[in-house]
Amino acid sequence: MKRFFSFLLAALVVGHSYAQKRPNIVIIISDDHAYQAIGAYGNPYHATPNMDKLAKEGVLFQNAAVCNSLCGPSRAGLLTGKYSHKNGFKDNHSTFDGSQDSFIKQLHNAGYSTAWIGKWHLETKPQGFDYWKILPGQGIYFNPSFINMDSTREKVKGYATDIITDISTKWLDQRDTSKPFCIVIGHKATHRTWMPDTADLRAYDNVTFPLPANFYDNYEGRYAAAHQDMTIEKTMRLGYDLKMNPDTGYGKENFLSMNPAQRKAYDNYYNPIREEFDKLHLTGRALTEWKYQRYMRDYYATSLSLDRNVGRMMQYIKDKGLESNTIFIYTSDQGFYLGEHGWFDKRFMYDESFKTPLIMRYPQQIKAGAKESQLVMNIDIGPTMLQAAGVPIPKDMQGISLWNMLTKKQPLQRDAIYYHYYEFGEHQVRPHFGVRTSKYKIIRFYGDHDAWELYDLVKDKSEMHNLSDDAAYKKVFTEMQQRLLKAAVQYDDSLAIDLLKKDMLQ
Ligand code: SGN
Ligand code: CA
Repeated sequence: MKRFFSFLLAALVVGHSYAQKRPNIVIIISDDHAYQAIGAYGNPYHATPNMDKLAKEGVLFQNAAVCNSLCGPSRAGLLTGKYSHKNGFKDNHSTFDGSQDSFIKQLHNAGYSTAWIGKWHLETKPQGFDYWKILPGQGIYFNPSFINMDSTREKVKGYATDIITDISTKWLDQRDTSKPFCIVIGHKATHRTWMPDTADLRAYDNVTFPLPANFYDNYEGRYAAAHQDMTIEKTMRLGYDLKMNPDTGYGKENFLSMNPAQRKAYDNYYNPIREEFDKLHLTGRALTEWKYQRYMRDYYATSLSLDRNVGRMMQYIKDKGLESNTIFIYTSDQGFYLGEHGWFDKRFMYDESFKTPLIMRYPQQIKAGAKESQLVMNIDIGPTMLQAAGVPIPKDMQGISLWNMLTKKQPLQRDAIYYHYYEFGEHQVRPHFGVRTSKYKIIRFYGDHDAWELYDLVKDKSEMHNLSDDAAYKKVFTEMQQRLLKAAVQYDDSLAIDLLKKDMLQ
């Protein structure tokens, strides 16, 4: 009897501490931060010491991809655990139906305190959050406005990346500590037009960045790649993007919102560069390469504050004694081109923009320093967090939980990643869908031009050789077409299914 009671007592204590011990969740989602810009992924420029530390203390996903490589669609995918055709947010002109289910709502219903701070970009008001404070649209870097929960707008002095962290820690300080929390911190950095904090402007002046091997890609055999509008050579603007002419109106609100001190710091930095540039009278490749160096300097300098602020959040969690029971995630809304194929921007299913950085730390259950090469997705984050929190995963979520893979080394039930991109507008990337396995990628472009692409990722990591018409790959092509159809059916993507069925009848 005595034994039974002590057992019961122990069970109650365990049960109680379990209830208390549901993990807290911090998700930092940056904007357009390329995985190849991060030290832990092999980048040599020391731009991300805090992200690298996070990777050392947690798991680095080497093959994490997004369902649709664009800000709004990616965030909608993260929230709902579903592809764009299911959550309704297909391109940046969509409006998010906030009444639908999300992993945040599930956590909230299960007793979590929830918040979203910073870039949101889903147009409608966030739902399922105890607190939110978001940038309108893209937001701006200097002295940005925020939308409050009562719909008022508030201009906050300072640099966006710092401010977003300040608001986040302030909410965490005031939260209901009897509950576990889930906070999503959405940064503006490193989105176009890559405006560094004033302290970081000179950070990369002494670095000359080598051109990616395919910088001068001729896009042979790849119609959509040849017909985009996102090259450093033609699309990137000297004034607007590279700050060579802010007074002509090119800088728009990003410059107009600066206070005199910020403006002075920018002028002091860019004026001499502008003067030198004017004297050089560059043309042709020399001009394109000069633009590339400026792009890289601005991009990496902008990422420094992002990394510092990831470090600030890590320190905050540590200082509050929350480190061991907090799942800490760093990711971006998609990858980005840093000159590969001659490009900036994203959207294409090629790896640089299809993949995204993903680092997850949970000292209690995830082995420090782990590297995970499994194919995982942004839409898996919600289901994974739900399982971690002991909340049932809604059946209609299409992402899958990574939790057993991470904590019990169980194999993940996925051999391919399905992708579907829709927006045919700015940057002129044709709509396409496809599937990627660890070895191959097949892509079906549609819209104003139908085309197939097939890549052998083992032999051609940079995806330069479209093998869809190569006789030696006929069998692979047919198998990958079938694999694609299977994925489209699995995810119930009727637009893709219809196109594929027509293709296969031909
Ligand atoms: C803006 C940018 C584009 C970028 C989209 C989408 N132009 O429109 O270069 O592709 O955002 O980015 S800008 O002149 O406004 O900078 S996303 O990350 O929000 O999807
Ligand atoms: Ca983005």
